[in-house]
Amino acid sequence: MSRKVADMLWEMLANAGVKRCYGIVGDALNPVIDALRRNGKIEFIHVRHEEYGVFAAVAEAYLTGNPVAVCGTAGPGVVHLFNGLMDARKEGAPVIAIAGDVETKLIDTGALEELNPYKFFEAASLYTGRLVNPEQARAIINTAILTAVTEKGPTVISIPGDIALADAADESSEIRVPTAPIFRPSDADLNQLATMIDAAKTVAIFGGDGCRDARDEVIELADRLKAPVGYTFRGKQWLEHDNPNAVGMTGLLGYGGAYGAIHDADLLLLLGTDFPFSEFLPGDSVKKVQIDKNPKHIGRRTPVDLGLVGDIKATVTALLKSVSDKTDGRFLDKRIADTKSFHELLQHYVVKGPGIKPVRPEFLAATLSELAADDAMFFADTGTACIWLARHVFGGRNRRLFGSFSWASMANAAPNAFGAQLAYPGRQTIALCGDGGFTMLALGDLLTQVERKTPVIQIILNNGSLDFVNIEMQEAGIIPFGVEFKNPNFARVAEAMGATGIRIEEPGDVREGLATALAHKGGPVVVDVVVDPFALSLPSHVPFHTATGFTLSLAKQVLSGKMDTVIKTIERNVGLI
Ligand SMILES: Cc1ncc(C[n+]2csc(CCOP(=O)(O)OP(=O)(O)O)c2C)c(N)n1
Repeated sequence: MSRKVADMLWEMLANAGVKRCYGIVGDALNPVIDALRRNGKIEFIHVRHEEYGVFAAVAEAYLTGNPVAVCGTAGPGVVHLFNGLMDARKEGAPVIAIAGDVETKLIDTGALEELNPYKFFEAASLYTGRLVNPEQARAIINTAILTAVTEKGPTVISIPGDIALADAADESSEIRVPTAPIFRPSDADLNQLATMIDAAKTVAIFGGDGCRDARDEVIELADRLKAPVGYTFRGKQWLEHDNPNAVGMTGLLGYGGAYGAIHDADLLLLLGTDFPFSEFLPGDSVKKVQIDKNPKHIGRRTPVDLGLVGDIKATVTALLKSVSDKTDGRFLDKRIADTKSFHELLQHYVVKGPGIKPVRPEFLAATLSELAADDAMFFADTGTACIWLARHVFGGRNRRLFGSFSWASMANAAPNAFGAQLAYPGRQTIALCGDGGFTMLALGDLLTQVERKTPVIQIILNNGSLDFVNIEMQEAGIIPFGVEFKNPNFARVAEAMGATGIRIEEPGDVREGLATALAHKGGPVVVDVVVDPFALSLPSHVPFHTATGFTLSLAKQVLSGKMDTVIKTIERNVGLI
């Protein structure tokens, strides 16, 4: 049989380092999948929902840095890819979507399952190529792969079934994926930065995911400048552990002395971060310098006094040669002391946890952090899981913390953990799931994990509500509405589906239940933990409008006959227990 376009597609993807393709077959995709089977180098991961497959691919691509493929068939299958591809775009994951397309003779005729890929993928995809002629194949596939890898985001190859089946041109399937260049600002710009640093009495650092490969350099800079180091959620895993200058996070999930550090410093260095919550960043009273690989990030969240474009590792390495050391450590000491006292405050429900029912999520997360392996990978659903992950799960040199931190979609954690487990078999992969998130997307594909015997540990925060939204509504001063629901016993559901189920209702069972789940091998575990839906989390810095919002919401709830809820909220969060 002659080589088809679909054969060339998989050959090129395999040559570019793609190891897996997640998705669902059918219709227009059938000849494409037939070629994948023939190729044999890329594993097909049949999922029950295309979106689940994309979230799995996002985690695999982000963690390994390698491109990962996903697929969905024409129309509805393709539509199911979309939310995950938006996540790939925001989280910076090289995911290549193979989108089935109607036969070329049907394009623009309003045919069944027809969808215009250019229009549809516009918001998510960095590059969309529609293969309507075999002669385009090499160029389109090459562009989709290189764009995904070098620009770190999703691309789409839309492929009609008839083109997949057409003979490929007699061309090579070789592809060269260049490694990222090292680049940094000019010496003149670095000198200006060094002058600003030398002129500042106090300096604070706020780092993001751009510090991924620059941890040691940033910590050395902080040490020499006596600078406290705050970080974003994405920066936490790189900058928190074994860092004597670490002062926690700011923003809604914030804790520690980060807010004070970045607001009270003379000079703030924003390193590799596009932190979106501008209201938690200081105004003009603090001089700000931003360094980022992506020039479009400079100054978009807050005005800066100097913006430099460069890789954080290369830039900080060069900067270290020209800055003078600072000797006065009082500013740093104060922020470290603030962080310590906030940490002690956070321990309240951890220490008292064994005696409080329903289980406090703080106690659950802290116990999980303590028991998990040094190289465990943690994934949090968007929802309160993020709060507990940020505040009570500690990173380590080999631990990883990931979630839909920039796109903030629900239901990401279980598929993220599934993709991570396939990429790093045997390493503990732990998904901290919301009950809303778990029932939204994870439940159906628990069957995929069961079938593949994938040892993913899913821990469900069973609070019978969309609790994060409940908190949001209270912060905004409105009565929580549309946030409650009834859950089954998830442990029993999991058992019925062939997974291992563990139900925890008693605080005294938390440690043993988690230890059993973490030690489990040979398949997925679902730990259903009935947690306190009234556990509130306030940021280390509560903006005035939030404080007034809460008061207003509580007052409105009293007036609408929800006095019991108000009492429980207050009782369970002001240390009365
Ligand atoms: C797909 C999607 N739908 C809705 C939202 C808005 N949202 C953010 S968090 C959240 C609640 C999550 O509830 P759950 O998964 O039960 O977790 P909890 O906050 O209760 O721990 C909602 C509805 C979202 N971010 N993504």
